[in-house]
Amino acid sequence: MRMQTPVALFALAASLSCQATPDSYLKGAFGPVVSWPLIPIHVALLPDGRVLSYGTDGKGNQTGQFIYDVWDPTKGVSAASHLTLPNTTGTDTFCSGQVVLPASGAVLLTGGDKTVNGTRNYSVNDVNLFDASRTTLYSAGQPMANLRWYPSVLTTAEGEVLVVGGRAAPNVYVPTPEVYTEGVGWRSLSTASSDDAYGARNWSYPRAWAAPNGKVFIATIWGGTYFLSPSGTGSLERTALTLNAGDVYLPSVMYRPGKILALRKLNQAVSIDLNGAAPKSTKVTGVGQDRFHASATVMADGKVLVHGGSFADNVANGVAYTAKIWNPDTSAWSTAATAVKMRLYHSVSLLLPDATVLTAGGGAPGPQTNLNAEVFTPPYLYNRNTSGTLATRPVITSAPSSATWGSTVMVSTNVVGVSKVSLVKTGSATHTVDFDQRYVPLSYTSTGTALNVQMPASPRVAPPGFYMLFVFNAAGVPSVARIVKLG
Ligand SMILES: [Cu+2]
Repeated sequence: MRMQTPVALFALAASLSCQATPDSYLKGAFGPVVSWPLIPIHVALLPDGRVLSYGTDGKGNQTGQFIYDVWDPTKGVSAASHLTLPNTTGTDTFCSGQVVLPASGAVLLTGGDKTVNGTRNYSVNDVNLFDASRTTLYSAGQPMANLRWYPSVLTTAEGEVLVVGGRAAPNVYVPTPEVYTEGVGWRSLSTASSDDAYGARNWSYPRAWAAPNGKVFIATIWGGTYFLSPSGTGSLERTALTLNAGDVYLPSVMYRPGKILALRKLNQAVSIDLNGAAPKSTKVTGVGQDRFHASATVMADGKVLVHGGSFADNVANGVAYTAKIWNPDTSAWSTAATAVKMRLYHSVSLLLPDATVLTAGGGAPGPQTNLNAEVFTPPYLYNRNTSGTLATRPVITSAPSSATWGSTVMVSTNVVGVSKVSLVKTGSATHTVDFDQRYVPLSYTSTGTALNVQMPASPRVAPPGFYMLFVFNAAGVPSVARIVKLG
């Protein structure tokens, strides 16, 4: 695995801070609008710290059939930081699902788009893999049983990948989930079919999370919630919790183990808690307005960045250019920096290993064709004063590249007085969803600059796969992450 150089990432953060203002230590700052070789409708953080993106051609037309891009954030944001490659698989990956596989670290791409008699937005059952070590996209061979367009994909506690939802053709939806096991292939969850949970009534990128009870929790747009047990051929149960109405284009995010912030319609929001015997929800203050197509991204410190969106589905009316940050400890929102571009349909947001957040894309179709990105530098990277200058970051000088649940690992830093250690799952974002994204605080003891860090107790809290490990100094400034494989 190629390792990032912390020095280079540090230089990147410095180069992106040029838009800083005296209140950047409170609001963060967006970097300049930088061009992207395509509209990054789909992004995945690779185990080597690079970012895979795809979704359109170089002009921003909807199709994933021709090119994809690999961005190396350690090289900055110029054209030289991008490697744009031909897609030779024959699959149009537009509006597929994508997630980093927990064992191999390859990206699994499920389904995509098909043009039938000149009409787009039919579906395929193709399965493709992107191998970061070879920087190659190739066919996985065995297809899924079902054609899928707009499916969700996520890693279960067992280390398998669940695919739910999607459309087989216009007005034909897929009620049966499938499970992918690396080295084995696919099986259908034939005894867990449901139109209500992830079929006709909730087919568009269903919101689903591996839960602390070992099952997969599903929060539907119409309000019903479910637990899916993916073992064998699957079983599904509805829970007693019913939420108010949501939308396929309002985001939700697991901000703590078993806890989900869900934005619902009419500027409502709830925190869902899956840690008890039955799921329950607590009303929390809304983000301020409906933000359709916004992204919710849990940052290195466990606060949630909500960015983008507008009053109505992909309409430039009530466009929210100003980001908001939700603090789980106070349940309060604060106003963050203001971006230049509207981020609506087909926009994305992704936490990067240097603790900044990539915000990008939008269009195909949209009011703007956003072949561009703006990198958000969160408040935690600034000195806690009005200078608008970046703080000195702690450095992880050694950390294991892999770990197991319940283990204690040695992490060395260059500072004393570490104030926080966190794990954040490498994200895979598209269409207002970030598959697998979750934040797990870690307990630790320190002796000088050395830390003994306690890994999560169970794969039910932190499913197998790749995580960013951040260490914060006494001032609350995070290091550049080391990527750790849990498994
Ligand atoms: Cu789409």
